[in-house]
Amino acid sequence: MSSEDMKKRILSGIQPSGSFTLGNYIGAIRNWAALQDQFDCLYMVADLHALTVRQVPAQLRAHTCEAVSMLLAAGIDPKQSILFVQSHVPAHTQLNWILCCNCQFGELSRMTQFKDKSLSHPDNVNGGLFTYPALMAADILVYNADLVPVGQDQTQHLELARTVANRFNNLYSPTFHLPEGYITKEGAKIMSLADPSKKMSKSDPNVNSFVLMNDDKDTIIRKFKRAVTDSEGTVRYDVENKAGISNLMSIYHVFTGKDMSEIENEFSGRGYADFKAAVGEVVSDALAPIQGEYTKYMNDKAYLNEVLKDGAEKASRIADRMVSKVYKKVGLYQM
Ligand code: ATP
Ligand code: LTN
Repeated sequence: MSSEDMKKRILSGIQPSGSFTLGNYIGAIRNWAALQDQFDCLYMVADLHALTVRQVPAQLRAHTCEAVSMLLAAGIDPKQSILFVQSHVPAHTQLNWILCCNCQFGELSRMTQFKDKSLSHPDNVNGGLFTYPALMAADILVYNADLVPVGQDQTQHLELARTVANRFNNLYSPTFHLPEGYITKEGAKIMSLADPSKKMSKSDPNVNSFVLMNDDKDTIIRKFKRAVTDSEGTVRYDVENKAGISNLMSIYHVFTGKDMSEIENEFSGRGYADFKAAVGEVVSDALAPIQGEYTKYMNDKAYLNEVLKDGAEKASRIADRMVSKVYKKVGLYQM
């Protein structure tokens, strides 16, 4: 067997529920690009998952193109990895149904994302929001992915995917690999700039709570300047008592490689204003080249469509086989 055949498989996804934030970049996308050499990767824009909250159709379409462009700009290479849109591969929804029938009401009710989103969208607590983790499990299991690089907020969903896979394997016969999370320690959870007790989220109504991948330099500097911190005035890493400053330190660490004590020394005796300005500088410098690439892809729809068509075909080839296998195992009549 060649080393190509032995590569572990990776699958991950991101919802086109808005423009990507710095949290999405640090917690997820940045790592996706870095994993391409070592693994056999599939990356997907989870447009079906985005429908679990109300979307404006034209905006969802636009956000999907933006998402694909941003993934390419952040270094996902469609020659190396399979890049596709979830709704272009029907096998995900086919397996979703089978997994829904193997997920318990109690299990789905315990998902914190479901509880949080039910509270933030009380007028639309729909069936899709409830069964969201079954579709996510289908996304992963339909490719028999070994590893799933995500931010910390997705660990509960991953655990459910493992539970369902295991249940199916025991009920029928060994079918699915049990997927493992791939969660980097650094930046697994970037917090909101407006409320450091909450994660930075692209669907937060407060635009000052997040930095967008597309924000220009002035906006980035301004958002960091306004970031909520504390009144102590010392740059010190202490997540419990200084969540805001610690969050900014994590961001600074990601882009400079400096560890927490180096950062503390660098800013000792200096005020928060200096530190916040420095964070704004390193972030805008790091995002500038990605933004340039992004604009290039956004202006080339023909190329985007070509990438997506190829991605959907390659993904379907793998996923369709799994669906046939599963349909047979559960007793659906085949002609
Ligand atoms: P939404 O606000 O619509 O729920 P989101 O910003 O939370 O979206 P998702 O599409 O749910 O983003 O997540 C995409 C990826 O980004 C996931 O792997 C998730 O774990 C990661 N991620 C999201 N927010 C953060 C964050 N603040 N810090 C680190 N990783 C994050
Ligand atoms: N729910 C994920 C997005 C997502 C995903 C996936 C991530 C949908 N399907 C499969 C990993 C694997 C989120 O990040 N909110």
